[in-house]
Amino acid sequence: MATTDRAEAYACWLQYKKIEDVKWLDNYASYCLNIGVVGTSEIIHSALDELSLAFHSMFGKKPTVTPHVDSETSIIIGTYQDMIEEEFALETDVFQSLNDEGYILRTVNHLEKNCVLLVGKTDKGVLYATHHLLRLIQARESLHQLDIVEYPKNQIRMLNHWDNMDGSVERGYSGNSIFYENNKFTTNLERIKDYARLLSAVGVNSISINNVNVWEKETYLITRKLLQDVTSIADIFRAYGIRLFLSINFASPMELGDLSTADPLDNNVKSWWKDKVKEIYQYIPDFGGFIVKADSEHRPGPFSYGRDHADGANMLGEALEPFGGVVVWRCFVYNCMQDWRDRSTDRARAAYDHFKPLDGKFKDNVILQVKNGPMDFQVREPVSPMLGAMEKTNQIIEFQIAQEYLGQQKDLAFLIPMWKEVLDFDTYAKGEGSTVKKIVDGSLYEYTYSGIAAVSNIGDDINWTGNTLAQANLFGYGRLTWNPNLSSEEIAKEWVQVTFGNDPIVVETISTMLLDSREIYENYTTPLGIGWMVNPNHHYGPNVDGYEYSRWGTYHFADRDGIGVDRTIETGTGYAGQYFSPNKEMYNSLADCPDELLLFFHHVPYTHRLKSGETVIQHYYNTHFKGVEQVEDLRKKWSLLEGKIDEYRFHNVKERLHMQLENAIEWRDQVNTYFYRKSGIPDEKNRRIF
Ligand code: GCV
Repeated sequence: MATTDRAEAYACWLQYKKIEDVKWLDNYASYCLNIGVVGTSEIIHSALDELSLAFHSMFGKKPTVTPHVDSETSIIIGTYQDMIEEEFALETDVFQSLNDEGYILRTVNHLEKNCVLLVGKTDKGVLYATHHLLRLIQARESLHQLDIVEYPKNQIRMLNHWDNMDGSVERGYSGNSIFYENNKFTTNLERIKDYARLLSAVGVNSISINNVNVWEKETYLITRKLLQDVTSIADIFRAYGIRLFLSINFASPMELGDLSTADPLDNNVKSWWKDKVKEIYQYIPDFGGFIVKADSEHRPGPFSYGRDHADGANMLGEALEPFGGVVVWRCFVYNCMQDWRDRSTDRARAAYDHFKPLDGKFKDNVILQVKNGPMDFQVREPVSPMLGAMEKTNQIIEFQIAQEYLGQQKDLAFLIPMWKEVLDFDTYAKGEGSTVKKIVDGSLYEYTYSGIAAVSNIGDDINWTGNTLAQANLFGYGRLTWNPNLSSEEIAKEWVQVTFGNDPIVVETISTMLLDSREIYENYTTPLGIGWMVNPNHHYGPNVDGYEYSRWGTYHFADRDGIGVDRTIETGTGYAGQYFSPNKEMYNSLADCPDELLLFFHHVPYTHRLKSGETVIQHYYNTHFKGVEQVEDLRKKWSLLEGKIDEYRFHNVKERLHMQLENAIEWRDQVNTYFYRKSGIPDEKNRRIF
């Protein structure tokens, strides 16, 4: 296998393949060989480096870069402030309306020559404009009449790493950490720089580099001994417009200091954190702040001291405030030891029950981070009722790019359509039109801080994501977070073009595979909103009664007669009541609840008829048989690409699709057998159930 193939797998969406087609060479070469740069900064340097690298690779010639604009210049880059003196007729009002990361990309006639202008409101905008231009070229768009004004719709666009210092990655499916090895920081800083390039290309501007489960070794990341290493990483990301955050252990004053308590209202604890934060900012002056998982899955938190989460978060907020830092406080707080036979409690209710009463009590530099659904990144969950419920508290939503419950990057699952459903969901929090995207972009409640975070899916595998097609989720996350109005189709197509080139068959085949994949995964696993049924702990493969943490209970409450969780107000856990009307009534009503979430909200007999006319049990049989057929079809589609893409990536995906088929068959057989035995109702079509 050629080594260039591995280079392609590594390059992801920064392929910059040599352009052979003369028509396109003519179109681009007239623009791309003379760059004039107005002003300078570390980030502008990164933009210039990227342009030089890309142009050299695509046109076989290094561009000339001059620190001014002259009659030779064909690409002009700089910030609005630095360009204002030049004669480019830049409209002040356009720039005034842009946020700091916005830019324009425009073809102008300057000194009787067509030039492309890349003007950022700040240097970050210049970097994003650069990547926009490179995407256009890689997708073979003409540069002759560009007139683009762009800015990110979300303020915080963050990635959370669940990396541990021993090199492992919690829920990581792509090898080991790129940051740590054997309890030390990596020496491979080049790879981190490449990661920063990839992230800045899709607009990510914040990153946390250690697991939210902060174990012993990682607790030390905020100590003098390790802060120098953290600083080196922060320096790399800074040059690409990305701010660094750390996850912290709430009990640090006890673990690192000599205090006997971590009580957030204790004055010694407060002073300890203030001193600690001051020390961190001496190393990293633009440090973003802390991510905190507290009182969840055995992590320490304010509950141990009889305090609430506002007390905990505000104490840290106070320490970070003088330096412009923020606290990202996770709302994934629930009692994991809960006995599921006790129907008076419901994990789905937990975040709302804990946090809703605290609305208005958090400091302005505290942001609550809320998982997209009330449970835990299942293939289909309703939108968390927390979104929209906290009028006076900054919020960001948390997605998971790592496919913990969606096939772990062995199975194909393109997540953009799922995230779009969430962002487009109308919460009715302030009447019709109160969509999640308006909540997380901060406009519905005018939050000081808002945005989107997601658990990263990368590791040190050569292609970063294990399954090469899982690169599309990281790319798509960035693009969607930049602009939630992009369609899944646009994002899929764009990713295929920049990753695999522009052959229409390749573009069409891979796009279709991606766009169908989430529904396929749902079909052979857990349709109708029930979720789970996975092997406990590692979460791959079927285990219908599999249940984490205790031997009691199942997630699905299936018995001889029926299945599903009664979360209605009258007879169930009352969870449906956490939504605003009319969502509350819709979910609460058996007749109105959408089929795809039926079993999340209702316990029904197997013979209950769905809106489609099928019974629940027959739907289960049908989708499980269909899911396997659909995976077989994915394999056929992929096989048509042999010879059309490089061998390494072709075989990588081929192998994964094979694993997916085995997984799908196992799911089909276990689920169908289980429910056939439980219900005693045979498949209407008499297919063989193992
Ligand atoms: C980092 C789920 C995952 C855990 C993860 C947790 C969280 O429970 O299985 O691995 O821990 O979510 O989001 O904190």
